[in-house]
Amino acid sequence: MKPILHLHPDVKKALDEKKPIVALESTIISHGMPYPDNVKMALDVEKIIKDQGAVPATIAILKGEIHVGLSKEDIEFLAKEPGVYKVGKRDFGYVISQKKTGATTVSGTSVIANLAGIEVFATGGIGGVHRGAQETFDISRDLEELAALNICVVCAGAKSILDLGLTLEYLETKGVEVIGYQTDLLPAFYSRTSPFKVNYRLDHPKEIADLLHAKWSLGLTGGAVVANPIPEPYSMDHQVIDQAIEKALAEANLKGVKGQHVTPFLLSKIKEITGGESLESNIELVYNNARLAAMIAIELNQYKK
Ligand code: PSU
Ligand code: MN
Repeated sequence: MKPILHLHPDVKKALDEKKPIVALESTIISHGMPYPDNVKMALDVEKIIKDQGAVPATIAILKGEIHVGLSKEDIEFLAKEPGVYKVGKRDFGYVISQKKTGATTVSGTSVIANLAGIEVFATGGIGGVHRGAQETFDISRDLEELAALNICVVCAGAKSILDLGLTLEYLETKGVEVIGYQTDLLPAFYSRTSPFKVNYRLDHPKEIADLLHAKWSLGLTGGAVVANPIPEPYSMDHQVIDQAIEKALAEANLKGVKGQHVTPFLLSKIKEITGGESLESNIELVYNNARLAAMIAIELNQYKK
């Protein structure tokens, strides 16, 4: 049985005409940023991708139906509505069969992008191995889907709510390369660097497309992470952000926050503690990633011709 995907007319046209497409997630809209900044972010990101010459495809489940490419009204709804589910692989069956509305995470978005035949995906940060995972077993489903599916995720590294070292080890085990775009060091979301090295540094979008083509044309399945440092003017002071993260983690522990609620809880706490600053940085790094993802999608598309 083939799954029913509701393709936005622009996405359908792009697929038919073999144009470059960039997938976008919706958890970042519903659970990652406050209203109305999230609406502006989601619409601006789509515009940035179009301006580069690619087609954006924001992915979500609306009343039990999988949508690839959303209207303005859909985005507004996902941004405002309080009861939107956070959807990874574990949640599809329930949300679809019960006709609920769900925002897809990096893992959920990757699953749908893969079904639609989209290979490049832009977001802010990926999920990973949480600090203290030795005790909690909290390892994001994002890493499993990256391991399984042919998807290139462009992100600004990962927030240090995660254990970056363990996340890199886990990705290595799963055969997922972490590519630094114009950097040797793994960016840590709000800051351009971390103490960790990326696996490979590539300085041009075409080189990244070449790598993906080389990997996938071998028949190797699995994704790649492209880590794109936040633009300098928006990068945040290490100390400020580290302290905010420590405080947020302590509060999550105290309150016994668990499972899929951990990441949204930490994100909103950090936002609260740092005031507006972290939100502006967060939005700017998503724009930066969208731009790079579009360039990679365009280069990768050359191989289809
Ligand atoms: N990290 C961020 N912002 C986000 C997320 C992660 O800096 O919005 C979201 C993404 O949708 C990611 C998800 O896929 O959180 C991971 O959630 P979890 O840790 O529960 O797997
Ligand atoms: Mn988790």
